[in-house]
Amino acid sequence: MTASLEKTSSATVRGACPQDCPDTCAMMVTVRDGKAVEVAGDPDHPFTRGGLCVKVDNYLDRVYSTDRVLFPLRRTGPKGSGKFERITWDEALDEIAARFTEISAQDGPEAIMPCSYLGTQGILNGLNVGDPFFAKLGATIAERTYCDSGSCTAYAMTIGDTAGVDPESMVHSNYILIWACNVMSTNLHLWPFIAEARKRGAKVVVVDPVKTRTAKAADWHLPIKPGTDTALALAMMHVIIRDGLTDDDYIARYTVGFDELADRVAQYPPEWAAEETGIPAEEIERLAREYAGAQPSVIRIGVAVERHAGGGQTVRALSCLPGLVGAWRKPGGGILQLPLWAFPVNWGAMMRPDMLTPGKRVVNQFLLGEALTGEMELDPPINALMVYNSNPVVVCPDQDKLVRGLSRDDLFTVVSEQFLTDTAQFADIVLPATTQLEQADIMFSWGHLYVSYNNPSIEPLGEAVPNTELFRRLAARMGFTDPVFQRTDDEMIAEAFDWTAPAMQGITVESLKAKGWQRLNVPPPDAYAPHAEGGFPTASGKVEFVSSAAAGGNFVVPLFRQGSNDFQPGDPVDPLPHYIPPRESVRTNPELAAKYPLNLLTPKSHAYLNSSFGNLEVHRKVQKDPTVLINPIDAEERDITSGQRVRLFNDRGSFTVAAKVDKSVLPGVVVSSLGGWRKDSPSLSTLASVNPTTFADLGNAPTFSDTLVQVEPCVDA
Ligand SMILES: Nc1nc2c(c(=O)[nH]1)N[C@H]1C(S)=C(S)[C@@H](COP(=O)(O)OP(=O)(O)OC[C@H]3O[C@@H](n4cnc5c(=O)[nH]c(N)nc54)[C@H](O)[C@@H]3O)O[C@H]1N2
Ligand SMILES: Nc1nc2c(c(=O)[nH]1)N[C@H]1C(S)=C(S)[C@@H](COP(=O)(O)OP(=O)(O)OC[C@H]3O[C@@H](n4cnc5c(=O)[nH]c(N)nc54)[C@H](O)[C@@H]3O)O[C@H]1N2
Ligand code: SF4
Ligand SMILES: [Mo]
Repeated sequence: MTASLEKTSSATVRGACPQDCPDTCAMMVTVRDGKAVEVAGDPDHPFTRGGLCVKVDNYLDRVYSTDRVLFPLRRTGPKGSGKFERITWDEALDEIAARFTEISAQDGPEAIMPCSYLGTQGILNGLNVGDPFFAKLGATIAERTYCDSGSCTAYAMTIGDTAGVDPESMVHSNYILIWACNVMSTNLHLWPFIAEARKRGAKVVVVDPVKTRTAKAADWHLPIKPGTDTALALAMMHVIIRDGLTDDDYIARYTVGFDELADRVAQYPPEWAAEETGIPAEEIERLAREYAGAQPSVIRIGVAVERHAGGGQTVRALSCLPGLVGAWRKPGGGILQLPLWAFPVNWGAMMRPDMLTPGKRVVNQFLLGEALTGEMELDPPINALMVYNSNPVVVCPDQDKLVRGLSRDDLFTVVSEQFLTDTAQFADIVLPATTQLEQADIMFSWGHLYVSYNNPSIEPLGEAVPNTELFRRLAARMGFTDPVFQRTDDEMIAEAFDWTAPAMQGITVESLKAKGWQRLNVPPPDAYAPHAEGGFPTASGKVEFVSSAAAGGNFVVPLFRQGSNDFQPGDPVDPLPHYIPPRESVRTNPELAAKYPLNLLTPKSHAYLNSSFGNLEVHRKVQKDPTVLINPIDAEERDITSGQRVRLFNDRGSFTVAAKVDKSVLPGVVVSSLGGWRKDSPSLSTLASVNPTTFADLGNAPTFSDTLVQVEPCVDA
């Protein structure tokens, strides 16, 4: 118990938002007589400044929801029926241990597969919490490349695993290029810094097929055809080099491969890019000139930038741009991807890759449907699945197949959850998980440079346990005695960071517990220009226009793969940035487009966090029923009017939603946002039923934006 928990009569406890969101807001939880009565932001936090967001302002609705899973449950009805009975933890653990042991003995341990993601992103309870357990078990390795794996690979190939630009120093930026990022919804607390820069004279430009809230607030919106971003970035480089807008001194000192890059981008003139992207050549010329001329300029890339066939190359090209124009010279100049790289997290101690059996089978989670239905040839087949921190039925592509797989009577499924999600409905055993108020954790951020500590503010409700405790209990019941499974939360926190790293100087567990958050020991935002004189964490120490890491082929950043550092089989990667067009588009696949002419985008919902909160009344009121945005031209062709129920479909599946005829999307593009639950959908399916399982070019990234569909009015409408 922490000191703060003991003061239960009335106290304010310092915490941190657990959601998979770049902002990692500092939270203040007011507790009265053991009950949390208010959750608010910490006004002193320099990045989040006292605000939470529409999702987490109402966090108490989540914590105290009557729908919470508070006790272990065993299925009593058919799979998916949602019928369960309460059992004890002992019964649940006995059954899981018995089934895992039996399946492992009969089929080999690879017949067991974990499936997890980022329900919470705490270092203790988040991405890697189950890794040592499943490594010890010898289970199939689940490759988790939902988010930014392609982007990270490409970024690291070009400029190394640098934090990039400090978002707080963006007040000094003169030109802010927001690329495939809906800041107003997905990175809300960055906006005031952008607004401040703008007040000081910066221009804000958004590249997005959709006129989003963010695009509406910008000075200039460039509506680009989905998946063609690399063409725009390459053409910008073409203009910059052709017109001598480069910073030649910076290039000479701190980059490698300029001549080769110049030759390469000579092949990509603006007229060509205009055809690909739908953005007129004059506008591409203007964008390139403005971006190069207004130093320091910054590019803020969203995760969405990677979600098409050539997503890796998009990030390669975008990561080259700042080096060409010397943007890195001053605070506020460069590229902002994930400042997560600044945090010296001791991933090895969390993931324990040393415990893996060499040569262990790897299955990517996007392919879970294929793996469970047997469509993917697996020997042994997957006969047990354990899901935690994730809701694959909603977030994983190829939903119909996944649901078929989860419905298998001979599959033993365990789900650790806060709620009976669409996935938990298919479980044999459901285990109750705590919320952030009920657990301790320590947090990095992928949107700012502050370490945060989450003090627990209330006792766990019912019999819910943190994920750390869940895996301690499971390991004990399996008879695993390794010290890694005996670690207390405090011992794990002590191992969570390399506390001796320069970035952690002045930061201790004690100071964090007391303050809630502390800035990494890095220069203040006004002086933060880490690459003013090169010093990139690449093999050459420079920006690598010609990437030396490309020789390794299509690899997955270890973070996304339980620590295994194996290279993926794959074609060698061209060491220079190049254009890979989308797989599913009218231009590249006319045959498919004849049947399915509209490009579906599935961005984030404003009021949900992925599928989290999609079941809560207060959030659903804000988000409203799922819709699809469709341009008036496409709507008219199909006799579709706003409010009408429509069906979106392709060869993979279909789902129905209400149409919203709206000029904010380009003709040929339709938009339906992620997060609504399958069980609430009239078609008993969501957008995940039409998304492909194909990978992007780097890091096995998803290709959610590379999806063609047809839309038609529903017959019963
Ligand atoms: N409210 C809210 N905030 C969130 C989340 C949430 O679910 N809800 N999720 C969190 C998570 S896990 C993540 S990864 C981040 C993601 O944050 P973002 O990257 O901002 O995520 P998206 O909303 O998916 O996409 C942003 C924009 O990219 C555009 N886009 C899609 N495809 C393309 C393309 O091919 N080219 C271009 N140029 N633009 C494209 C979409 O139209 C959309 O407006 O948000 C985090 N924050
Ligand atoms: N079509 C489409 N698909 C997408 C995306 C997209 O933009 N479009 N985005 C992708 C991206 S970027 C991401 S990051 C993924 C997100 O995929 P997920 O990380 O699976 O996201 P959620 O749907 O929020 O599911 C998290 C689940 O974890 C549970 N949870 C929360 N805290 C805890 C805890 O402490 N313990 C346990 N045991 N459970 C907990 C929550 O209740 C929730 O049900 O989705 C990906 N899928
Ligand atoms: S979801 Fe994001 S913006 Fe909302 S409170 Fe959490 S960290 Fe802050
Ligand atoms: Mo994500």
